Amino acid sequence: MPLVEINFDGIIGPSHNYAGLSLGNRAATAHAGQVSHPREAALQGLAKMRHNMALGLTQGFLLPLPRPNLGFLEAMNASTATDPALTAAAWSASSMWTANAATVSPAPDTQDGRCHLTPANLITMPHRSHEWPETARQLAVAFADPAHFAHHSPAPPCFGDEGAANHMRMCANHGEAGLELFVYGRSGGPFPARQHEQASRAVARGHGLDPGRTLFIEQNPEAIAAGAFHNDVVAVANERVLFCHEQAFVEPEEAYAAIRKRLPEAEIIEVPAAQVSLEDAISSYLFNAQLVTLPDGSMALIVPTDARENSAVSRYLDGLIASNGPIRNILPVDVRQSMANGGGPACLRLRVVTDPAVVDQRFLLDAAKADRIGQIISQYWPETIAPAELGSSALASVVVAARLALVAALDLPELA
Ligand code: SUG
Repeated sequence: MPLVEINFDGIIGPSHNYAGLSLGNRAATAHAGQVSHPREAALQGLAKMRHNMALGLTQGFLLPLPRPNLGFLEAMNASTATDPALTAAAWSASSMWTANAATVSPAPDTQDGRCHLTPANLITMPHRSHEWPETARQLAVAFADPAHFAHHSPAPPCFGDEGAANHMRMCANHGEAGLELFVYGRSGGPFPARQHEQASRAVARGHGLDPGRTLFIEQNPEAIAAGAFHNDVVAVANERVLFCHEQAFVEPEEAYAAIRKRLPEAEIIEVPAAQVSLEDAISSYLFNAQLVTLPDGSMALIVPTDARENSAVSRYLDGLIASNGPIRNILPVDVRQSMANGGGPACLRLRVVTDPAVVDQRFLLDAAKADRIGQIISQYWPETIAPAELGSSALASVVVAARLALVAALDLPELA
């Protein structure tokens, strides 16, 4: 079986809420305090997975982490009465954005020929900083075979790492050795630069990447200041194609030249600011799209519905299709509940290029499993959560029971 790209989507957890915890994430800040709809959110996420599976793509999933994380409150010597922000941090469903779960380097890129995974430490945001131990535990179950997978400890907490959201891979096709691109930010702007260069370098060394096929690129501080808190808000790559905003990188021409030197077949589609402003790119999440290769070899861009609702972006997309370039299809998906927290289609998935046969089959989706997941969500996920409800013991029981029902339905007792 050749290596294929598998998208592991985070199943949106039953405590999904809008607590406004992520400074620099404009959507999350704008929706702070609103009532969330966890059931609808999770069904939207599941519909995206079904949509992509129907395109002939291999689809996997990761489970929501146990919430509320009372261990986090305990470590803070806090109780739910102490501080609403700490309580919200303990309840956060933010592990749904599996693009931040880990950085993954597939077997063809690494020295020992195994697929390497490093969980992201996510230290910049308190509500995300306590994800990694449970994430690592889950990754160890899903990718358990040591002949094919190597698991690393997260980067030390002095250097922030946000995982695959700041990592892109370009290659002639998925199964061949690729060029790995690590995008980092520099602090000093109005918002935190969440990816530290040293964390990216540590991950690349740990994965045993060939330095000749690894690039470290600085994110444009203007992009971070405009709300691109992760690189995947302004750029996405798939195989030989890089699709990015003109203002994504601090030295774009240098970055493009370095890419072309190492991958002569690279096709860089740079979206001019004159056609799509940084503001429009970030509010529409045009780049937080899944750029995928379909079974017929053509590429499709799976965009949030918001991208078609922005007139400048929609006009650009019409032109892109008419241009006869490598991206042949624009496919909108509705993930509005996640989008309201700054998480588009690309945030919701972790890409792992591997042979599906060597993955724990319980994490791979098929139609029957999707139905089972859908039934559990419909039966157990709360319909709404107002931020003031976080901390309620009645809601905690509902959230815990919902996740355990999912764990049981998917036969994953290790994760109970
Ligand atoms: O880390 N939002 C997430 C969104 C992550 C998007 N992921 C990628 N771009 N790959 C974040 O900022 C908001 C949660 C809250 O405010 O309650 C949040 O964590």
